[in-house]
Amino acid sequence: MAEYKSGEALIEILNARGVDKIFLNPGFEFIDVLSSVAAARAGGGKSPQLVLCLDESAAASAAYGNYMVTGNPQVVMVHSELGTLQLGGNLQNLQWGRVPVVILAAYQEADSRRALWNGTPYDQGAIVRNSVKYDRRLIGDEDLHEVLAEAFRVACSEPTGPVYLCFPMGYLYRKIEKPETQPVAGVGAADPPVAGVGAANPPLSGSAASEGGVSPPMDHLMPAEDPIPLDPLPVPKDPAPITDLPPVTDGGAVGSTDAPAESNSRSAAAVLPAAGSPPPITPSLPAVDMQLLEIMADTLVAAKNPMIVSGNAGRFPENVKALESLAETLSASVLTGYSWMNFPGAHPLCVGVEQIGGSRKKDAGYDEADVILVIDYAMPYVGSAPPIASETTILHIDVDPLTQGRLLWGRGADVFMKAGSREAIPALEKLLSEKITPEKRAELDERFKRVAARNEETRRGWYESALAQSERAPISADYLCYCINSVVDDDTIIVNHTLSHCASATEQIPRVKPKTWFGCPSGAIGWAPGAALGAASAATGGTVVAIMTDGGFVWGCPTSVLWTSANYRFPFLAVICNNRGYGAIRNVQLEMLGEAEPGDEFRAESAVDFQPDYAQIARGAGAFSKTVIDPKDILPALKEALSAVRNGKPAVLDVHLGR
Ligand SMILES: Cc1ncc(C[n+]2csc(CCOP(=O)(O)OP(=O)(O)O)c2C)c(N)n1
Repeated sequence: MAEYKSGEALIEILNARGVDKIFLNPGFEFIDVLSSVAAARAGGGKSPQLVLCLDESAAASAAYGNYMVTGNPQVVMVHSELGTLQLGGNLQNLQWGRVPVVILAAYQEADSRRALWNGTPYDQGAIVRNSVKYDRRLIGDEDLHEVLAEAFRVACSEPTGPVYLCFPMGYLYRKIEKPETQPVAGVGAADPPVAGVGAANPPLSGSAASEGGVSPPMDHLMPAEDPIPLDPLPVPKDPAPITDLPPVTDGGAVGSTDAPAESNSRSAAAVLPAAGSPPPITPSLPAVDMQLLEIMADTLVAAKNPMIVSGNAGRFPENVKALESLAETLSASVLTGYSWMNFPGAHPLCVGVEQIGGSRKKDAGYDEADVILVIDYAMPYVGSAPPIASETTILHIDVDPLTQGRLLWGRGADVFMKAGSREAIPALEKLLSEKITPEKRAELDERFKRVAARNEETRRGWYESALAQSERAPISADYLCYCINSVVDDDTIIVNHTLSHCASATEQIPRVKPKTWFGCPSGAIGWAPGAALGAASAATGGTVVAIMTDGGFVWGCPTSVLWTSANYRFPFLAVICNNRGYGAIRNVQLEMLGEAEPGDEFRAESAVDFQPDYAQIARGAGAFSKTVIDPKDILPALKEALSAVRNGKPAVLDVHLGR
């Protein structure tokens, strides 16, 4: 049986899964993988690119950002328990963003030479268990192909999400069996004899170090091997459109090429997608329940003021057009979620973007909606919706059965249908079209005109108000965002994580194209810098502009993110909405105290007033940067910063706003 290095196997598997970046912060467990990747790339073979992130939290949000743009599954590598702990709140963002990511880390073993008893975690998976779809501790002799096939299958099955694998320190140093049916002719075929590690390693069981099979990591700093040219697997860029998949049954794994092997013998067909087939992004989807859909359609046709709310349907670009058709057929208002571009902001039926806690305004549309159609939606970590009337009907479509019965605006949905939105939206639209009589059409056309006129007037008000503040000092967030909108084009990718200034960003920067607006789906605020880095690494050609809070800039590990951005030339512009502190906290605190200004006794302790020199920090990490205080300087600074970004350099504008 032919063997090859685990690192080579890993490359082969990730190539087949469409993974083209590995966001990592290394430990000894990955050094052999690093050399395999280096060898593959030096030899002109296809291999994911390793992207070094100086903080694991940045690696997690960068993986998020890359997924937002590419839709591809992600891989994050972190060092054992310590690196896992350092993923921090960005792990929760991955969870609520439903990001299919495989996180790999070793664990220290009590009997290894390196680990002291107190360096051995009781249960390493417990660190992440609250935020992943599953975690597994490998014992050491498990087949890498099978383990990863399962991990990707779980991560990529709807509802998609993060998974975590931890393994013995020497696990990725082994030589392992090459799958029998070789889908990648030539991979490792001409393996030169490898001096040193792995050449004659028996498969591990239990601790690598204790059994002497593989040199433990410390001993593994060895001479470089000859590069092994890899034959790239032909991986189509885009996953298969859902319509190309065979019909699905609830819970079945149809559409996946990961069907269980017929016998115990492992074959490549069982663990790798066949060459030329797309990576199985969504192995199974529940079918649309036509009976439930009928009920929904009847309720919507009878509604006086239906409103569609979607949180993340836009992660599938085709859903944006489908939602437009649905809204137009129904003349329904649409409130689009904060974290994905689900519906064009300038569409006559768009009432706006959902707000996050801390925003100066409440979500629009709920006051008059009598039926709310909720598609792919979870309530925000802290939202800004007003209470809805008890007689309002809620219809909920989501692929995640666990959202059934969950509270939406304080109560459960009246009708819940588990379905993939890519199938449900067109099916609902078709049904509605069949049910709408000519008389009803005339009524709906009237509604369209009324809703469109009101939305247009509201939007005009937003822009006029921003312009009226163009000379205001300190700088107004409305005017800042108005200026940002004037320098970006339709392909620019906006990464937004504003809190106090959420209304300014969402009102002033309407997006028209799918996947050109991303926001943080959960509450961990240090998301935006890394997410922007990851989006920039996806290299679509669209400029990436991130708008963030000053708190978010600091939590986002700017030194780490900007260093990676500068060194890998994954440039983006970060605009800091700097209100000198934690505005959301400050405002609540003042409200509770009934004060206009915080007193000295809690100004510092509550972090309501801080102001490091962000421009200097950014410069130190390799970015172009500027502090902007005068409103007249906003546009020139934006243009200069964007020109730096287009020349491959990250840029940071620290814009001082009022508090
Ligand atoms: C990682 C993390 N730590 C703490 C919090 C709690 N928290 C919510 S809002 C907030 C203040 C945010 O300040 P900033 O990010 O500067 O935004 P602003 O409110 O000023 O717009 C804090 C500390 C959080 N959500 N995430």
